[in-house]
Amino acid sequence: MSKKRICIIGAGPSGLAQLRAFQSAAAKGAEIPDIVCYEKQSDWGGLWNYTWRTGVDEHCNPCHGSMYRYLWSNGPKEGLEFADYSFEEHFGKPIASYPPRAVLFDYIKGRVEKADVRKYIKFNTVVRDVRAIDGGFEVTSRDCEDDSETREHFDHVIVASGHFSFPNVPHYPGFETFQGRILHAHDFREAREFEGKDILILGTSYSAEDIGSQCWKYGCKSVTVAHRTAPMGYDWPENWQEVPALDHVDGHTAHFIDGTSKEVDAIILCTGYRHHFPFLPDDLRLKTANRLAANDLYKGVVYTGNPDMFYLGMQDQWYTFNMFDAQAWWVRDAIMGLIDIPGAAEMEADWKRRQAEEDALEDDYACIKYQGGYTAELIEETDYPSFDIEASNDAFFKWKKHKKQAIMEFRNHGYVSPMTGTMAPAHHTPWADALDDSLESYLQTGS
Ligand code: FAD
Ligand code: NA7
Repeated sequence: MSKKRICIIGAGPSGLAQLRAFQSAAAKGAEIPDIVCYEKQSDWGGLWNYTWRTGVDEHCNPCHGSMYRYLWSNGPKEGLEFADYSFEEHFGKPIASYPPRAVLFDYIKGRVEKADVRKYIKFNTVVRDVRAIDGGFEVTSRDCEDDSETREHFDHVIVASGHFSFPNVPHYPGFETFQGRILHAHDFREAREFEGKDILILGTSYSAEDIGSQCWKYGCKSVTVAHRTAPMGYDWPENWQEVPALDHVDGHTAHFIDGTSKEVDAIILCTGYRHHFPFLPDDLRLKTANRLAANDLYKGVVYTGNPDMFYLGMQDQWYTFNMFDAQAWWVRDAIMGLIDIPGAAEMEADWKRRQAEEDALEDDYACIKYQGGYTAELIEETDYPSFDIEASNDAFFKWKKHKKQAIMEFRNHGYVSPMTGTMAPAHHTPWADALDDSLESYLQTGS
């Protein structure tokens, strides 16, 4: 029998987890399928591969990057650590708990460089179309460097293209004639652009909190955050206010639904992202909200509309890298016939049950436990190294409490690694004073 052929779409943390999962089986002597991973960017790491570009990339594809300069991990690294490659192994020493982007990018790369999986990736190659055909899939990709299209047949497709790249952009009356800049978080890059400016932020989730904090740290004049549902409710600095929803804009003035108003220079839409897969037809395309239990995914990964197709990392995320690993190891074993995939009715019952359980969760703490439990469930069914999920949950719980205590200081805390048991050292400089976010600066010891 000829070897199976596997297509992975995307070489971000999820796609790389899939490559590492297959490589680890090969290293134990298993015969693994032929693998091709298509990556539209010129390097790996997904969102962690920073780009200054916005709009379209150098090949005229929609720009994938949503990360900005000065981004530090928004959750503790103890919640995302790889079980097969600890921070200590990578950096040769324990490091502090909220690494900047460049440090996490380095960590992600370290594991896959060690595993030698770069050879499977076709860079600068965008997947344009996938069709279910002849008991498998026909995948059309474009090599953006020589501008040529190729069609190849695969037995399985694994979509790891991320879901924080296509912005959700609402319209409010008056936007057309607003006399400042309106941008979505996806296009935010450099907080210093807003130095001395009054900014209005719409949204109350991670992007709103973090982009507002960046702008505050790098010297904006004021931050006003308008909420559609509820304010974030932290103890904000004095030039930061939370106001009710935006009603309309007139010239430079933002009017809110309680009748108050504020003169602003820029409006930053931190209004989330869409699950958008322009390369997939109706019968293969995942349609879901950003939630912990996505629609139509058995075990959170098997597409119920065609169980030869898998999706990684499509959930809203507390857990990230090690959850993607748990998914990737599970998908590997399903493809290699070590795990059985049930019939349609059982698969549908599975994701509906998960959603009902999610809907019953009372607060963020319960959500963290729920996603930790999901990660543990998948790990138990594979040979991914099991780890102390309770310690990860605990780091998340402490993180939430530290945010509540002092929102501009939570990144000064450290937590215990669930992989090595080591307590993270304090960073040499408080986050609010650390303007240099380079890897070299972060890894320095002493003040
Ligand atoms: P991505 O990282 O988005 O990677 C997807 C890859 O697929 C990309 O390389 C892309 O180029 C490629 N691709 C897409 N379409 C195609 C195509 N058609 N053909 C070929 N290739 C394609 N998580 C944390 O744990 N901690 C944080 O601090 C954190 N901060 C974040 C900050 C921001 C602003 C955002 C947006 C997200 C953040 N995240 C954070 C969450 C983030 O989603 C994950 O860390 C992680 O990057 C998800 O990995 P992924 O591989 O699923 O997706
Ligand atoms: P999220 O977490 O999906 O949050 C989106 C926010 O946008 C949320 O507060 C929504 O308010 C708000 N929203 C959505 N539509 C609107 C409109 N029309 N008007 C006002 N407010 C709106 O996205 P984030 O970008 O913060 O985070 C995504 C990832 O990026 C995350 O994993 C981080 O790690 C970084 P609601 O609460 O629904 O009223």
